[in-house]
Amino acid sequence: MSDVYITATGLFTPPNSVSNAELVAAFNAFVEQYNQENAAQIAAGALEALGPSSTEFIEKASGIKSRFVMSKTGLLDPKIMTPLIPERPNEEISILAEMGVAAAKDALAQAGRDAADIDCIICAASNMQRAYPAIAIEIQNELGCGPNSYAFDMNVACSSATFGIQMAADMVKSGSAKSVLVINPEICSGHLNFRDRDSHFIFGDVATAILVEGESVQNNGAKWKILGTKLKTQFSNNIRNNFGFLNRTAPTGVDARDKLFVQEGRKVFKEVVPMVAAMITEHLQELGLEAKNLRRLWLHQANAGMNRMISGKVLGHEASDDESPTVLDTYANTSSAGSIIAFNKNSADFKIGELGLICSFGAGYSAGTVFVERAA
Ligand code: CO8
Repeated sequence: MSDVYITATGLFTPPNSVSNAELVAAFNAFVEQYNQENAAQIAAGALEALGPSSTEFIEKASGIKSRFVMSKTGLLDPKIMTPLIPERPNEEISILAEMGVAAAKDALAQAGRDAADIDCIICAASNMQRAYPAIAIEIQNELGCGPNSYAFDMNVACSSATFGIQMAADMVKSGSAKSVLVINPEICSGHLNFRDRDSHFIFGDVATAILVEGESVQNNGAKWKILGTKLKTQFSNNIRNNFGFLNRTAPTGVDARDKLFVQEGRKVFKEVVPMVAAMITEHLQELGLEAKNLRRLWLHQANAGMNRMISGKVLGHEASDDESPTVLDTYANTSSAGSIIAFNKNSADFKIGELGLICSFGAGYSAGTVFVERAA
């Protein structure tokens, strides 16, 4: 079987950064207003007063200090508390495709490749902006891929990128494609409830792209051989979003809490850490590799404590920042893109022959592991 490589990654970072302090100020202004407006009911015991958020809690519980968003003003207005992203006419590129194109162009430039060389585009992300036509097909059109290329969307929530890498690697191995771009545009702020104290700080927006190619494709830059990919899913309601096309058929539930992201964070933490650590160790064994030979883990970026525990279980010691880099402090949780941002920003120093792991986990539950070796 021929070898498959990651030959480049690309990154698009939105223009607006939002600090914990800005987010907490907006949240607490909303809480004050809510408690004032409902003072009588709260005093009568019919409603519970809302509690304030705190920057100290957010940073300690998650490692997040700020996040990037596509639109900042609405979500910081206590009367709005949602990003404001106007609809565009059909003749204009949609915002999700626009972010994906920017990340794709960055990856193509890194590899010195032209869009005409790409056989397949996979848009792998947590949320698609519309039902159809596929965002991937819009990206394919906008990039100017060749007439024989094809494109499709797929969604495995936070694990979309690693699942996309396995799809791409399998296509290349089977010979149905030579060059596949996996693109992860994530507007997580669009499905985050900024009025929910438990989760208002968790997510940020970004787009990443991964170029997966066969050994026959000439490449002058760095490349990482994919040593193996492994995927796992196990059903759980602990991370859920019931938004969907049938909502309008049950009108009473349209704006209900569960039509945005909801989670049982503690349960997710407790259940996913052992699941992912065991999966990584199992996959290492299957590939005949040893944890001590891993130079770096580019883990899913959901929570700094989770990553400390997973890397500790796998490596047998607390991972240094060099062994398990974080981007949570600046990007927050960007769903499928998190491990790819970590890889994009922390892989240039790898020497030929050094080994690393790209790993994602999240809603589903779902998890994916991709072991790579710097090959050029
Ligand atoms: N400010 C101050 N206090 C707070 C706040 C706040 N903002 N929020 C909660 N508290 C309080 C609670 O009320 C609680 O108080 P008490 O002890 O008095 O009851 C106390 O702080 C502790 O609360 P928690 O137990 O909830 O706090 P944790 O330490 O568990 O931290 C986290 C909460 C950060 C959510 C943590 O549990 C976590 O990160 N868990 C892992 C979650 C995770 O990985 N989820 C997967 C991410 S989603 C995903 O993978 C993709 C989904 C699809 C994409 C969706 C994109 C939108």
